[in-house]
Amino acid sequence: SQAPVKVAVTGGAGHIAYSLLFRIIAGQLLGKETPVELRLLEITPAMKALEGVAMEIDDCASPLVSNIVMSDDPNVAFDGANICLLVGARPRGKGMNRSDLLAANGAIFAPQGKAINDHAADDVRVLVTGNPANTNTLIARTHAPDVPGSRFTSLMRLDHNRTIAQLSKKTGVPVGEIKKVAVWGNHSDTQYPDITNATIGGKPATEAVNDAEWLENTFIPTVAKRGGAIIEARGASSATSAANATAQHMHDLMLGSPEGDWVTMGVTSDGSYGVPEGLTFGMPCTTKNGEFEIVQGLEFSDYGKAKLAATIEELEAERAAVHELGLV
Ligand code: NAX
Repeated sequence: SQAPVKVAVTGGAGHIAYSLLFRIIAGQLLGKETPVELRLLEITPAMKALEGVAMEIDDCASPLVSNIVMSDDPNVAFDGANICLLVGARPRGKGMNRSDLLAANGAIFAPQGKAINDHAADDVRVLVTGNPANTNTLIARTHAPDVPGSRFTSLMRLDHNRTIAQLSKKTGVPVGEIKKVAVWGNHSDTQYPDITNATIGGKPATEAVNDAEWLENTFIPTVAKRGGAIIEARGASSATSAANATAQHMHDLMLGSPEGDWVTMGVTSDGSYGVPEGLTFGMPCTTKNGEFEIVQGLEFSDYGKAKLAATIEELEAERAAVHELGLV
């Protein structure tokens, strides 16, 4: 039988993890044949709650779980990890400005990057879900100089899924027939959900929708501000949809994106599409065996070029701010 894959999850006692962990042990991360050792990281005051989560994992009696390790030390949690899902982060508190938020998260993601560098398996793959996800990824990657930069990706899959869901509602075409959407840039209000190259029920998406006013003034803001709308409605931020997207991102990275389609991931820019090198940027990618390729040769409208420029500007400002703080 297969050796267990060591999967580290941070923020193990949090809301997203409470959905994510049960997807993992049901086989939605690596398939129903691959056993996993869970390595759960929390802060010290949450260790008791984490033990409760582990008790519930035990009580699922999943044949895929080979072992559960719990720790409040990243050097322990990431030891030998093949996959690291960095979910735990510091939310924006009352009166915190952007710089405070970036500093608080730097204090989490810099040491976690270092611990991954020093202790994770040679084949490690890292996905950052905790916000601000793109820049947290940049920080972690910077502190892991011995790990290839391409191993660090950030979550844009939720934005990708939100794009598909809105298009399906608008056109009445089932989600399974909507392909090749992309969400460029930051996981924030400046993101650019792009249907220029998409197809809906086999037709070009722009033709299937045929409503430029809706695309610019309803569709894009609805997708980009969906997180806020969920908080407004539910009184809590997206949890299960974020867990679903986190599992899908890593599943597709390891086991391959679907034939004839692509996925959106936050990846280290290699300069493609004029995105400054080194930014963690949402881009359409095809994936296979733990590796991704950025889809090349896509066209942008003038509107799209302006949207791309705006999200680049925001991520460059975040990079400048964390540089200023000495984090990268
Ligand atoms: P919760 O506050 O419920 O859980 C976070 C957990 O992380 C807590 O249990 C906390 O103790 C733990 N934690 C904090 N610092 C830690 C550290 N240094 N090491 C280990 N654990 C630590 O938040 P939840 O709803 O689970 O959301 C987690 C993160 O995902 C947040 O940053 C949130 O903003 C982000 N999201 C990202 C999304 C995306 O698409 N990229 C969408 C959903 C979500 O907003």
